[in-house]
Amino acid sequence: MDIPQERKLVTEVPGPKSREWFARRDRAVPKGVGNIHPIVTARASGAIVEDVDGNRLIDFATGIAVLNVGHTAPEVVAAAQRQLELDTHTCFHVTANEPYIELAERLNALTPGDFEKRTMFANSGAEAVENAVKISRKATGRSAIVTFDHAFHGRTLLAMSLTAKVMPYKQGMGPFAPEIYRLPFAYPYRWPSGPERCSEEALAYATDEMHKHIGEENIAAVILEPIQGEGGFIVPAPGFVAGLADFCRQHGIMFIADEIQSGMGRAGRWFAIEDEGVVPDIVTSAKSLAGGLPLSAVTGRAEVMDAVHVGGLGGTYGGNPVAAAAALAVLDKIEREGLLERSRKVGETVAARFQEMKEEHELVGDVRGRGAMCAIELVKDRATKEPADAATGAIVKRCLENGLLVLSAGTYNNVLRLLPPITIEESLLAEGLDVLDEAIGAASG
Ligand code: PLZ
Repeated sequence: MDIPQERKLVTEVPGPKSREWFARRDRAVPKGVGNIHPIVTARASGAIVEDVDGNRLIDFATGIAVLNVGHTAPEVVAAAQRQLELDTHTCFHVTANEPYIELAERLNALTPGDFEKRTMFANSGAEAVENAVKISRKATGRSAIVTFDHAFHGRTLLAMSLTAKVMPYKQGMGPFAPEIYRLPFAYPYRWPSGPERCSEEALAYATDEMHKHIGEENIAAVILEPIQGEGGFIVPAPGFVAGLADFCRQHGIMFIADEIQSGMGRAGRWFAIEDEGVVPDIVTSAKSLAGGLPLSAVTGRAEVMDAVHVGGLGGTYGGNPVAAAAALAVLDKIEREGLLERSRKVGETVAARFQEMKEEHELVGDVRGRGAMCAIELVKDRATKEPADAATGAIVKRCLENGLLVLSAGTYNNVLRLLPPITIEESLLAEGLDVLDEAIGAASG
């Protein structure tokens, strides 16, 4: 579907048709399933979402980091359609399919590490995380898992247990999975003794904790997001991730990079971990992997992945051929169109504008990011860094009213994160940033 790549408002947002649908939604769908933007999509293409009232919105949200190659990219749609007609599902455990095997080969080659690898597929990010943990435990014969403050790894029982934030993700939904240990993440902007000491101190604390209170020989895996997503696009202080990976290597602990949000070109590389100079034992991917179709992957060292007995991994839909065919088209598109480089270019444009916004608006406490994974952290006062959560919510709402979909993030709900398609046209990106700038100005009051 080809929609002109322009912002166009024909009603107020949300418009009357979206409001009507939302009245029905409220009677049919539980309120626990949240809606960030109270609009209903009719169609989408490239960097534009068109709602049921005919409004065209610039999309800086991409279904939470799923459309790095843009909405309904023609090559991806064609690949999925072709596969849909050939074979929709036989279940990989019953009879295998070509896209599954080919995609496994591609991810084995694309993920960091010059060694033999294996990839298995599941349907959601949470499921990939669950499988990465199962595999680590089986491969090491150990049970403890180390996770971090501000982490998000999903909503299923184990993944929710790994996730940091209690509200809304965990409140009242325990008991949680056992043998999970949480350590501080090297969050430079909020490190008590300042960003310069963040990496060294966070690392010293983490290794000491693992030694004293968990015991290295009990730890199956350390799982982390190389750039934290839901936690607020936190780029860890330099050296922290590499230091942890070293510790893991010394003690036979699996190092799992959760690249579900940061991967597939978002942070300017196939995988954000590449910029840390770290080769993980296991990588999880999902979201932008299949351009909107539900698919997730666990890729890891052959001997680790093969530690699980026959029949110990899988599921009915994992590696569905339609989703896998779409993913192959996504990978081709990223390669053919040089989208990793383009991601870094988008990042430069955004970073420059964010810097200007920081100079202009007191509300902007921190700007950060890598590649096209950029964010602004808003504070009431630059000295105390008190989170400006209400202002953040007001900005998201005003952007929507002005035709821009943007998402907040962060443990304190005070981060504006940008997830535009990497393929977005420069002029549309600039226009979206103008809308955001105006909204921050309005909230600064
Ligand atoms: N790991 C790093 O970002 C999903 C969550 C949206 P699923 N992030 C969006 C919400 O409110 O539930 C995510 C992630 C990282 C794992 C996941 C989980 O992926 O596909 O949502 O299960």
